[in-house]
Amino acid sequence: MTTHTEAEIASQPSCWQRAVESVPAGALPRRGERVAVVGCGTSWFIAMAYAVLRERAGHGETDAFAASEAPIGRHYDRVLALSRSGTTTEVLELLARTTTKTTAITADPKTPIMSAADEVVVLDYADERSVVQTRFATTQLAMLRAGLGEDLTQAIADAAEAVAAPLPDELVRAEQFSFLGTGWSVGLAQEAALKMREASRSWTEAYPAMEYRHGPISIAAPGRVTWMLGAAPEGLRGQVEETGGTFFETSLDPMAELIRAQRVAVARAFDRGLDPDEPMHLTRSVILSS
Ligand code: F1P
Repeated sequence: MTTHTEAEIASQPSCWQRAVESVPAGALPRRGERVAVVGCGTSWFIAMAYAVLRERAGHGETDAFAASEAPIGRHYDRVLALSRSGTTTEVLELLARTTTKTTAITADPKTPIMSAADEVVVLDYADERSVVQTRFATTQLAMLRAGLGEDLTQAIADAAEAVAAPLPDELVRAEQFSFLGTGWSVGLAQEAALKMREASRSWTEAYPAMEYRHGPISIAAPGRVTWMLGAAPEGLRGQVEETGGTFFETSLDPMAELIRAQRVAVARAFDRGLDPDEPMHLTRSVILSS
């Protein structure tokens, strides 16, 4: 029997297709605005990826913050809050406190975030039964990328490949993973590492690729994987291979490579007798009592 998590992971190519075909006309940050993007957990990492992409596309200065750490007094033209559940306490508290114009992206139109933000984008078709986020996070980023004018045709083709490709045994059986990214894929590397922890309780770390040589490479060893999302800096593969560790890199769009990491997380969960639909110590969203 297929778990909800597996079904949702597999649906990403079609969800991304729908997202690029239905980018909302208003609501999203306008060109030229100075924007703070906030979220918790997965949503924070998606915020990190979007912030780099938006600024790189010339749409304006964009910062990403964990909702709990956003500098409330700083000047921004818009706060963009990402929350699949629409119920995460830190996100709702930030929206209540800020006097800046706000937009929220959520999966659930029956939640408090609908009235907490000035404008809301609902991606209900990408909502998930699974506690750990997979397709909502990437579908949201697909929509945001398309909103920046990016053509996602190749990314969607890469996603179809990532959904179907056999998983290398050395990934499923590895002792430890360090995910690396550059630019916008730094956030996705963080998300891949989080996914592996959430779904399979694996030992994972994540760094900007150029930072890896500044200490974290000490962890590399036989049976451990350094997994690059996007193109690797020159020489890094050789340095990791000298340690006896595995350097894993493909030419897929980093958002599609994240799908492979999600699938490895599920495979490792099964391997360890865990149910990916019932991750330990996690709930769909964190709702703190006051
Ligand atoms: C954010 C989040 C998830 C995480 C966990 C708790 O939720 O941190 O990323 O997997 O289940 O909640 P949301 O604000 O995007 O709904």
